[in-house]
Amino acid sequence: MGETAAAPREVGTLALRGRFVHGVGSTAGTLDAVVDGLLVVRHGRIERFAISEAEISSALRELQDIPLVQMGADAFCVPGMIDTHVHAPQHQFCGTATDLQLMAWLQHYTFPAERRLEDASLAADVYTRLVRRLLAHGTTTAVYFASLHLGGTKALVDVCRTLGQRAFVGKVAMDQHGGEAYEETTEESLRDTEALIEYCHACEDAPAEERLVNPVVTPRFIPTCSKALLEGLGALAAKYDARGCWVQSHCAESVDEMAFVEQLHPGKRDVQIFAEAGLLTGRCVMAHCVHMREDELRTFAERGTGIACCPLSNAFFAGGTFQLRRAQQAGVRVGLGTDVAGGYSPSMLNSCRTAVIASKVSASTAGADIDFKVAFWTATLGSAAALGLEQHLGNFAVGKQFDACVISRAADVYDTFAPPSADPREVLMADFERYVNLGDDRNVQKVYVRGRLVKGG
Ligand code: XAN
Repeated sequence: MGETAAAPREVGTLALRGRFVHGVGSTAGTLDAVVDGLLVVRHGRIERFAISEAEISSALRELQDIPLVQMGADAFCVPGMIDTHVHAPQHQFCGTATDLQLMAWLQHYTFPAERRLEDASLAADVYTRLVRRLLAHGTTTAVYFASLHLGGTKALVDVCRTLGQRAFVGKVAMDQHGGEAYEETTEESLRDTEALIEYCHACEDAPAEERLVNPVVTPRFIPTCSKALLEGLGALAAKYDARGCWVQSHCAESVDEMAFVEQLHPGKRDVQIFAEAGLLTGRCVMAHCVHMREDELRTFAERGTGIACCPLSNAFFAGGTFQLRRAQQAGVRVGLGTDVAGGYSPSMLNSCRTAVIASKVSASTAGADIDFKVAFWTATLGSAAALGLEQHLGNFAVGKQFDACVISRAADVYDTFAPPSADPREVLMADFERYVNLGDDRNVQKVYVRGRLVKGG
């Protein structure tokens, strides 16, 4: 840990043959199912995707130098999940602490747990367990909040690089309302945020789109940040934008949070305050955004700012449901997130399922609800777009990074019956739907990031 020299990039070269399902196009829910395909990956990037018999035969003739991985007849390959919102320190209490509203939950459970990660070796241990678990579930990219501490946050960068997960990592910035023991000064916050940005850039000298771990400017949320801190962070985001620097925070997330913002900034709301500080960029992803007005959604759409929709956490904290279709129809780029540990599950499949259930329960108009296809599309291509990386991640388009999972039918997870027609495409879509609705990490046989195998043999 702690190495800053740029290390060689670990990327993979392979050809993968079998069945594939991935999101395509810009309409949420559009999926392509390929019953026999050959996907060629060179140096981590998709070079070719042959889907007809003739193309596959000619590709196979030309590819003598590349190892061929043949998927099993029951298996299929999907793009890796992109979790747009995870609090890495909160893995310590993931699955518990489900009894309080947001502002009380932060003081009672969250800040004390995050404060413990001042100990960088404890942080490295917690983060190693979390990153392993997310990879096991097929999350190939995660957008992380770490804690206030620079040492622990660097440890998270190191863990992601060692275990091979694509990541966006932020040192949490907060100079007020954290309680005495969990606050920093404005100057410390800006200094350490800049140090983290420099650290990520020094670890890998690559274009931002290809870098395994990128830095994220991370004001926790409006209540914990002074105006000077927000403006300083906005200036850092602008300074480092060209070299690769993202922004994340929480926005319009719950009734108690919004009431606190009104008390601190009478007449102003989160979106306006973030915009005035220069934080709503095309490389910004804001978590939750449940209570957004139409004009605020328009601001996001115009600036290319993304939303990390975290339906499980919303069920506990938001006091409302995120209207996924409304935001997507307003032209906002929306991805999915787990929000570990406000969301009690690290699995993006659970985020997909909760998004579907939340929309079914709350849809006021027939057809305004979403299904498993929309949820999966949003968790992959949608999340890539929320990060401004839809040209590089999220599906199997030629030229993109190969971040993917091979899914198998693990017999002990669910039973399978072929649909009556036995049409190969229908069989594949039934296998896919079962996986999204019933699957878990036992079904995730192999995981690739930049073509490098990071789970499975
Ligand atoms: N707002 C938050 N919301 C959440 O779900 N988790 C957090 O840690 C947090 N901090 C501010």
